[in-house]
Amino acid sequence: MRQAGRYLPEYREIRKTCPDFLSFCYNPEKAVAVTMQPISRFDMDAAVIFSDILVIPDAIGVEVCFVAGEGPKLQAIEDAGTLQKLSSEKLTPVYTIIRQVRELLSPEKAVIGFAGAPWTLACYMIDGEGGGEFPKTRDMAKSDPSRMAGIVAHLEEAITTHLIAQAGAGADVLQLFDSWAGLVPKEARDALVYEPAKRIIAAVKQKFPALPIIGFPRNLMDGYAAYVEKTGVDGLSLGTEVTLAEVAREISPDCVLQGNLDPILLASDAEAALKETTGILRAMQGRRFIFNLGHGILPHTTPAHVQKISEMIRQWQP
Ligand code: 1CP
Repeated sequence: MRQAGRYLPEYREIRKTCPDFLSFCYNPEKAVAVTMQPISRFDMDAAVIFSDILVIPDAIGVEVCFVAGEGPKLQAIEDAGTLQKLSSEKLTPVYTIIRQVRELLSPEKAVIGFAGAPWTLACYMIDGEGGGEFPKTRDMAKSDPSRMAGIVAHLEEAITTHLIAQAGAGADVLQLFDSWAGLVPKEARDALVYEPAKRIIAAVKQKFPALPIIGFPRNLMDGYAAYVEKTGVDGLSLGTEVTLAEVAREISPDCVLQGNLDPILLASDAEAALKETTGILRAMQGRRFIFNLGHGILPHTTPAHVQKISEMIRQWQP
């Protein structure tokens, strides 16, 4: 999830030396260092590459900047006409970072690469900022589906290229973040969520058949089962909007579930978070499962809480 490092003092130390967030993402030395921090500190099983979903807009010619305290600001686009083909040159540092992290990590640990899904990237590019409402994007989805389809198709190609390059650089697992999937009008889910994800996954698997791909269609609610069936994901990452147990009932046991401790609980109440974690582990007993937070870790989280939860999970016995 985004902003993983911000609760670690060693992350903030490096972050201070790079005022511009995107140049931080494109700096292999610094990005490799912060990618490795949670592994060194907690011995996590996987390293999520330090990057952002908004490197794709940046690499197709859309201006992106991160304003401190306000989040991302993008040059708002109106159609696919102004978009460029993905500049792999611009994203070369991302692949360098993956290569270096893969070399540093021991073989039993996984490198997780990622990209935003077309709809979620379109939200930022059409509205020009984050925040979670994305009125212009939702309006276009309803009032001008063919214009929206053009943008989504362009993004689909760029995302596919970026994911294949990450796999080529050594990523062991890929995650597709559709953080704003819940905002897609229901009748447009096939066109804007399921179909693009299906084609992206098929294209990656054509080159890397054994590479697992995790989807994160946040807030899709009654759409999780359809997402898994229609897209062919190997794993489904869930946010805090649902309980794992209820989703597990509708999803094939072949699909790995991932999630979903509430980051608010983790930051505020270590005891309650431990209890909740036990509940999650019990509910997922007998299933293939990856423990994770339901969303990005909050900057004010105490690292000791993370330590406690990690130890408890390692020692847990049904
Ligand atoms: O100030 C800082 O240090 C920048 C904070 C930050 C960080 C550390 C941003 C800005 N992005 C990231 C890194 C990031 N983003 C990772 C790498 C691992 C990690 O450090 O966590 C990942 C996987 C992401 C993914 C990401 N970025 C998503 C999808 C996951 C999710 O949270 O739903 C999204 C939606 C973004 C956009 C983004 N990047 C950053 C912010 C503040 C935002 C959200 C803005 C908004 O919508 O309001």
